[in-house]
Amino acid sequence: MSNSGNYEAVAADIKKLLHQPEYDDGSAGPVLVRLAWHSAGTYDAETDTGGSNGAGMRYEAEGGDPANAGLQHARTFLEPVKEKHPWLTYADLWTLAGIIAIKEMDGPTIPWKPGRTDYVDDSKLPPRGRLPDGAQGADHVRFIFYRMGFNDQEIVALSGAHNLGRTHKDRSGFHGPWVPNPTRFSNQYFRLMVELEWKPKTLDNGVKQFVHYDEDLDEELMMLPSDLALIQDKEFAPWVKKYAADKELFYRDFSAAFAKLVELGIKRDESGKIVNADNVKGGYIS
Ligand code: HIF
Repeated sequence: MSNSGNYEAVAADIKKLLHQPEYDDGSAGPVLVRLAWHSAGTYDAETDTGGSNGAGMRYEAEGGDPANAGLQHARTFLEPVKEKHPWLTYADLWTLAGIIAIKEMDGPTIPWKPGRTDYVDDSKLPPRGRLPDGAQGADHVRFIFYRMGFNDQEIVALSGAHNLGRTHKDRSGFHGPWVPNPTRFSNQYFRLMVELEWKPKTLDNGVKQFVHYDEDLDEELMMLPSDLALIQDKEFAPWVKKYAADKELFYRDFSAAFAKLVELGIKRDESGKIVNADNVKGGYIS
């Protein structure tokens, strides 16, 4: 196939589709970051199952999980890239798109390697229920991320991705963005968490979140209960404060943690080739 393996060309095409004037805050970037994360965040270290290999969200059992509501938009944005580069796997496309989006939105460079394969059926999908619930607190956040093999510092570093995008009533039930400019990556999420006063609010759908009314924006910013758990927990809180004060440290640690996230469950030989293709038993497209 012509152009096979040309990830630079793929990256250039991903960059071109980020600008989406009709969608959300004018960018596909945030929802692409969430797609990359949810494709990887099913990983369970103990059973070595789940993770970004396989691109299981193409199947109803995973794609239709209420925790993945809204991610069909991200997959639809990327479909023309897959059509133009048919040799590319969805698993590589989804993870690469998240990483390119972060960089294009002023975030750090995140190391990324190709080679993921796509399941050809739904026999090896991770069970539902492995993704986190924003209504819960620190214990739950630890339970989910320790399962993947992250520590407290990495959990807080990753959490800075909530600087991007917004919550939607018709997806998760929550409402609003975390920061005033949700298409520009920065450490503002941590700064606002530390500096502002967050008031509990119950939305008309019964969902509870925390809000701060931003006068300039004439809009409410929001935090999930699971976000504010970071500043309330005595092990997490020092990292929140460090990242609020030091953007470079945050970028460095975020880059490392996100790179680790999209590699979960993937074992490579010295040349970078993925060696545990049995992880995608049930068949895979090479
Ligand atoms: Fe999110 N996250 N996330 N998240 N997330 C939402 C949206 C985004 C959690 C809950 C939610 C991470 C961790 C957690 C992004 C990126 C990352 C939404 C709103 C919820 C409820 C969905 C909607 O209604 O559209 C919880 C409980 C997490 C564990 C603490 C990661 C670290 C922060 C791993 C991560 O990278 C992004 C980006 C969005 C915005 C999507 C959008 O459509 O704008």
